[in-house]
Amino acid sequence: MDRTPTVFERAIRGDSRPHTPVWIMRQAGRYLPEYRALRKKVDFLTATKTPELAAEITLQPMRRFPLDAAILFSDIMTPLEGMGVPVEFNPGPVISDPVRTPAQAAALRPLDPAATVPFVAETVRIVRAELRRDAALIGFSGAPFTLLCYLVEGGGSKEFMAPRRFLRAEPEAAAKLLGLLGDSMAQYLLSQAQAGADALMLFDSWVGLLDAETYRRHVVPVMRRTISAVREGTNLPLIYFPNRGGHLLEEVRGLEVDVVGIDWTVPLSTARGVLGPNQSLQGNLDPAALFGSETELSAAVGTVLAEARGSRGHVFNLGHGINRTTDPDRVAFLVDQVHEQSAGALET
Ligand code: 1CP
Repeated sequence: MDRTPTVFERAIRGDSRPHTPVWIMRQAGRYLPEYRALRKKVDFLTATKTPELAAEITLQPMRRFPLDAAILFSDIMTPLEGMGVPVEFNPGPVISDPVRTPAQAAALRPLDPAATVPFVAETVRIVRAELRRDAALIGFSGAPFTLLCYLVEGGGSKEFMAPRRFLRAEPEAAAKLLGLLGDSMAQYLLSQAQAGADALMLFDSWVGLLDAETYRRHVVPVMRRTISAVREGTNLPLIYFPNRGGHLLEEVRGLEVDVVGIDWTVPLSTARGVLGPNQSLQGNLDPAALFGSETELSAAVGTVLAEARGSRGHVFNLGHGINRTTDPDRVAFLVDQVHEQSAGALET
């Protein structure tokens, strides 16, 4: 579709833009009273599987704040059901029958998004029709390693020892499972692109648990394969977020993504030092900064914007998901600060 590129898209390409675009990881969620009110009436799974509800939740933060992008309300675990793995939420994901053997891994089927998770594309269509034209809609999936973490562990964990063990004890089964997840997520992302998403994001929330050599050996090949499968089907911008992966950035440099998301533990200038000035970055305010005074928050925004200078493009975000006890008024202040402080600085 022919249309004017959004500020978000211009920032990613490094084109002239009126301000730095901003969105917030987990912007649709529990810190918003309107989300909590809706969730009193309907459980999380039903909300993700009912397009009208998922679209409404996606749009909630967009009505409150002048954010530059919306992110589809769903979960990285949502498509796994379509691969033969039932997932419950309490409130994090729970898989009652985790994958612990090569036979269990081999029993999973490739995802056919249209047949098994049609509600996701339908949500994208509804949101895109209702969202402001000058805001981008981000579709997303989990990255293969992070999904393997939940599949093998059976739920959340601090250390994810079971998947890290699986990678070493059953390397062939692990490689096959990662490949299946990568191919499936590429199809899943493409189905969101086809439905009208403006950008696609891969969340690698737990990849920081791996050392660089293990990442290079077990994860880089499947990331390359996943990224090229997405690239074959679309030229939408692709964002990769290797959470807590500061020590992995040399490996990440070789991945052909448009934007690398950086968590708050790595200064953007340090990330640029490894990834180079041509790599657009996303991030990376500490979510806890929203609990400081307005003066401190404003200064922290200034620091992130200054750190980003020198990179081709920058999308302002937190360095990880917003905490559920955050005051929404602080989010309003943050978004205004990003827009005000960056106004005019990136026009050519
Ligand atoms: O209402 C509730 O009680 C459910 C809480 C909740 C929400 C609001 C979960 C369960 N997921 C979500 C939405 C969600 N999850 C989005 C929506 C869009 C937005 O960002 O606004 C997105 C993008 C996700 C992605 C997601 N889910 C990630 C990747 C990002 C990250 O935080 O690293 C991960 C790791 C998950 C798993 C998950 N789902 C839910 C929870 C509580 C968790 C974390 C579990 C854990 O601690 O391991």
